[in-house]
Amino acid sequence: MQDIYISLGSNQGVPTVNLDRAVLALCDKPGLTLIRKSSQYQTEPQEFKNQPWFTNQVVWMSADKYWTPEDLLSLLKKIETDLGRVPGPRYGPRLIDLDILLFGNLIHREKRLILPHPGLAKRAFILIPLLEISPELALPDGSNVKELLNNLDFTLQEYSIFQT
Ligand code: PH2
Ligand code: MG
Ligand code: MG
Repeated sequence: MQDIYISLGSNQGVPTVNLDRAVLALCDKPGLTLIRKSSQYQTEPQEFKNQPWFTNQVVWMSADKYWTPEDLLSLLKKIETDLGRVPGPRYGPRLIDLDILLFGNLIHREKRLILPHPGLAKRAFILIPLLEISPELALPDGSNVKELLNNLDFTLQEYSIFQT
């Protein structure tokens, strides 16, 4: 068994419904078990500012031994397509975005997939939901979520995350 963390994001269509559908599709897969899912947060767009706010969420799942990061990545791409995602600009609006944040303690540097997710340490929309579901989580380099959040400038108001 390996602990995996997946980030979900959407700012097109009905984002809350898109995230719920993606979680259901993940739970439906043999060898993947949901451990916890975070609340859904309304989050200020990062990188490309001029687009609607996102709804973001993080799920913690347990994957049976036979799951590899590449299998999981292919599954996420398939769920994105099944839910209706069409290609668009990098950092631009999307119906659903599913990213692997962590795959056990694996450090992985390939063109198609980098683990831990390169945005993890700088994005409050990832770290806040992660802290909600897994406050004791240590990253492969030994850092922890609270420590990373302390280095960021953001505001949390109920379930809205402001980060410029
Ligand atoms: N995803 C992006 C770019 N910017 N901003 C927020 N708030 N949430 C996202 O999920 C997001 C983003 C590209 O993956
Ligand atoms: Mg992304
Ligand atoms: Mg993605």
